[in-house]
Amino acid sequence: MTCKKAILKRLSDAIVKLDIDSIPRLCEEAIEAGIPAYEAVIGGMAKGMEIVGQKYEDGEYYLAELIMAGETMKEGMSILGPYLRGGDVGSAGRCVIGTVKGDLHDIGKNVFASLLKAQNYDVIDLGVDVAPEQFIEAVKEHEPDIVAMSALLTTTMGEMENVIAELERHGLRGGVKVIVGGAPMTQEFAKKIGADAAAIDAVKGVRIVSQWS
Ligand code: B1M
Repeated sequence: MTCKKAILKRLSDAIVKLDIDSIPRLCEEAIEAGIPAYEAVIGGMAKGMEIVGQKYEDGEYYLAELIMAGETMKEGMSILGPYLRGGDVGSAGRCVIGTVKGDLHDIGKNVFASLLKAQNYDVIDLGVDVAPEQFIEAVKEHEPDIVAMSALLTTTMGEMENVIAELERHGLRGGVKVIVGGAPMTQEFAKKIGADAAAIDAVKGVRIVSQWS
């Protein structure tokens, strides 16, 4: 196994083992080995999260392990996050982002937001469990180019449609591009609810948004 593959595997394993003590050192090792931060996040820690999700589905892990896995990944993000940032060369555009109402998953949303910041976007992060009216208020206040919504639960995806309907009702839809993201997203779903794009992967999402500028 190459050094890079081995480090990514160790990052993934640390997430699966919920090893919050080792993750900062492993993240630093990845940076020192010249692995781009986004690869350490997506090809390393996020792979571990997929395994954690599978173990949860199989009844091997419970909610406590999901929570601990989330905390472990956040610990890793605190090391890798600064390496995802870009230089100060002016804003490529403004984006209002949030995880939709009823949904508390924010790790993927934070990865997407960090990658956007790395592309010099001005990002206004509304956090998790964001109601349609909060999106509307933020769009009125910050006049973004992009509204980005994240959902990890099939039961909360429908909230995205509510946000788009509210943007239309307030006459704001024409002024923004809308991207929806998260593991359960599909292009068909995006089309059906009137979004401009869907992304199941943060890197692809940022690529789509960059083409809009
Ligand atoms: Co939850 N959870 N969870 N969970 N959780 C999932 C999503 C699940 C798939 C696990 C499983 O059963 N296999 C399942 C959803 C099933 C479904 O709806 N089909 C699930 C469930 C059921 C639940 C609860 C209902 C459990 C319960 O209470 N019984 C509960 C719901 C709480 C709520 O939201 N109301 C719950 C709670 C939690 C925790 C709070 C404990 C914790 C979240 C901690 C946190 O986010 N701060 C948690 C975790 C950690 C997970 C898993 C294990 C990992 C998610 C994660 O952070 N992955 C997850 C299993 C899995 O994903 N396989 C699971 C790493 C992250 C980098 O990936 O978030 O997918 P992800 O983001 C990706 C892409 O999706 C994309 O880019 C990222 C990187 O490429 N992306 C975007 C995300 N947002 C984007 C936005 C974009 C573009 C791309 O543009 C706007």
